[in-house]
Amino acid sequence: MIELIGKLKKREARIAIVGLGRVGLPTAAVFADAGYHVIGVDIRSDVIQAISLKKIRTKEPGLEEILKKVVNSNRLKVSTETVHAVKECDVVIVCVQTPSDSQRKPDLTYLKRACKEIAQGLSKRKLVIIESTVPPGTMKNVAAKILENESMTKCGVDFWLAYCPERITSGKILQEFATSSRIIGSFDKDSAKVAAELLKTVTNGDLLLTDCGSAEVAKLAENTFRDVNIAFANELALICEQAKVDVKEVIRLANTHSRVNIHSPGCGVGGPCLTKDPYLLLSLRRSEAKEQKIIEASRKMNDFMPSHAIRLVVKALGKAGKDVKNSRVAVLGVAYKGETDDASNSPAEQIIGELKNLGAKVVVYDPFCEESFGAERAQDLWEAVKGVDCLITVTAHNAFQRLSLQKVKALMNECPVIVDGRLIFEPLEVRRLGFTYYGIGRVT
Ligand code: SAJ
Repeated sequence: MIELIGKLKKREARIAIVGLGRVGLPTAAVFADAGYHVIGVDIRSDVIQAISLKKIRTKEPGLEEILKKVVNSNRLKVSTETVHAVKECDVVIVCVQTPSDSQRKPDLTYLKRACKEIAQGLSKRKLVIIESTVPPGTMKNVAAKILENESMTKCGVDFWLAYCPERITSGKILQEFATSSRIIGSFDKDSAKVAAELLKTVTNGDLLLTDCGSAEVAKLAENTFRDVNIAFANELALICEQAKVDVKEVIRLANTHSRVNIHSPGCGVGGPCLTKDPYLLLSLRRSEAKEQKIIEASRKMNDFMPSHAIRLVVKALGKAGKDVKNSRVAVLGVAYKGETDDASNSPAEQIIGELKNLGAKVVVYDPFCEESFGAERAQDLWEAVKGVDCLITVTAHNAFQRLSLQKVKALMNECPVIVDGRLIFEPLEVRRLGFTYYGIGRVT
């Protein structure tokens, strides 16, 4: 152990990152930039080729610059050969995806495959870190088991193993990597110690040592807390619409209480994490555990919000004397959240699909994201709103928050309608300009 800690301190340890997606690529770039020699591994040759050409698939502030630097200086090399990379390295960090299947059960195919290949290259005194989000019990029953059985070595004796879930969010990955506190779950003290030595070379945040099971559940609890909180905000928004009070004002007031922190309601919850992680947390639930309902109900609440947004579009157009059928609607924002280009599980998909099913002509505009989910795609905002009857904000990009509504009105058709899916406009101001305005949780 002392030898590996010494190598980490001098940045002489070699690190393999398995899985070069949303988390793995920035992780590889950050460790290479910290001075380590890193081998990034991915089973997809197109991913490897793109990185060799210093191209990134999703835009992330600062990442392309670091990538260029570490690829040019040979600190980051890439490969499709996991076994070879593991043999060459002292540390292996696993960042493969852990999706849910069509029944919302965890699909650990990628993790199992990665562990099997790592085991083939595993030898004494290596550190393996799993960063992927996993269902409770995975470290013990899947990762440790495969690594030990396939390599005929013992965790904590021959090699070290830790669970260090990632906490980074799109758009702020590099910043959060350097500052976030990190949970380190392990089965033994030595593994925790070596993992902590590694992480403290890339983050100033606190390092929180615990057992593997607690770390697994804590990671899932973080994202589930957020999902449940947003679901509460969304339910509150529906109540406010009935009560004819503004949910934004209600939340502003309630959040002045020092122990209240209600998140923001909106037209849907997307992304790779909040839409899936609550189901990973629920994966061990006994079918007879009827009292455990909050997490699942929250997921359903958030999944319902795109339909509610459509309901507002239909109502608002009706109020303006128009039928959604044959109306032209501009969808502003396709990404799952503001200031990113990631459209995974974005509520935009359902909103666009439902509008088209109702016979609307849909045009989308997103300054970051090229996805259009089958709708016509405008090149800029003014082209998007030109000749439309209604615009709906789906993503809270900064550009939409600074929008000149006077200019928008001049380009839209007569009796223009705004449906605010992200509560970014001031209702009184928008109505004063002559729009019919509906918004999630707002007074109509
Ligand atoms: N959203 C709302 N209301 C809010 C906040 C978000 O409707 O008040 C929506 C967003 O528009 C988006 C979705 O929720 O569609 C998810 O957004 P998010 O800001 O929760 O971010 P993610 O999914 O990119 O990142 C989360 C983060 N987890 C927590 O904040 C607890 C991040 O730190 C994790 O690393 C990431 O999941 C992950 O990879 O697990």
